[in-house]
Amino acid sequence: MRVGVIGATGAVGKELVEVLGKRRFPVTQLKLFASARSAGTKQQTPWGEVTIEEFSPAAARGLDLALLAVSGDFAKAHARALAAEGVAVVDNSSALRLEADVPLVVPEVNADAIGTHKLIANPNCTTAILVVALEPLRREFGLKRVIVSTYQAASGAGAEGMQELEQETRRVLVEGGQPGNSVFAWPLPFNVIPQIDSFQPNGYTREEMKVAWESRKIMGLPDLLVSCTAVRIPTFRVHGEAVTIETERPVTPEAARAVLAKAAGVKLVDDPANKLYPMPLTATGQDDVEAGRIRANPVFGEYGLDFFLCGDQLLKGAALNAVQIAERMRLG
Ligand code: 2RA
Repeated sequence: MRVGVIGATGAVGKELVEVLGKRRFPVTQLKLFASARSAGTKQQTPWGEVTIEEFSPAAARGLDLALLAVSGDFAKAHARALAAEGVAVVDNSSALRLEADVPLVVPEVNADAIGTHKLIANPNCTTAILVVALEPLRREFGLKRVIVSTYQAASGAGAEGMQELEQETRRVLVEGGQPGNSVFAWPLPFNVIPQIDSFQPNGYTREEMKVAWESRKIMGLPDLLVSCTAVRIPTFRVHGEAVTIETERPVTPEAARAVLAKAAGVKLVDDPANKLYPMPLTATGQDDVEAGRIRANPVFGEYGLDFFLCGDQLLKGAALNAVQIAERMRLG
């Protein structure tokens, strides 16, 4: 397969190349595209050194698969045209996720939606991590309401976000200065920021609304009630999510544990007596979303459950999910 990664120098782009290698994706030719600034530089890949090219539709012609880790504007300009030429496209941006003719896919939940589509949208990281755990619970107990509070890593804002966290933490600890910010709304070191993306007229941020909009589409539950509070915290690459659900049928922590222990894409880490629960420390670099702290929710009684998730934002939240989609698409 001739595979192109567009946005190859970014945090998700680099991870896409690694994931393709780790999963032994049948790559016969790998093309890496980035902005003009990076064109001509070389990147090490599992298939040897590759020279970065500036993207142009002509340069992408002949690809079997294009993995897009670039802006929504880029996706709007090029994704449909590439797909029309026969290139299978997986787009990481939010631009096309809610378009009726573009499936939004987390393979553990709705792989069937891929069909023969040539253009598939990859969900927001917070959504992907959430629905991997929600779907098996929905199948067993039904789902009425979801309330989620997130603890999102700097990687959600890309390589620049991770660099800003590192530099500004050094500024405080090494230089004894005040932390600054340009990527995040406020300095991130030693802080938590209850704003990710812009505020919407309803008082929620766009990140929070994406969790609601996208979860409904992926799970095929257009009326699912979802409320999210999304918070940036000073970690590098795992998003944590404190989740409360109201189910349609009675649920117990034991039954939920049994369901999640068998769920694809989920690793049950739930032994609080031995200090075992999901954490960025343990979920970093892992394909599976860790689920734990499972307990009955007293507000919703026998229909309520609380739990905590940690998923690697760059893997299940981005690159891994994109490659899992590509593995199920009809290529060539
Ligand atoms: C974030 N989910 O964490 C968003 C973008 N990937 O910033």
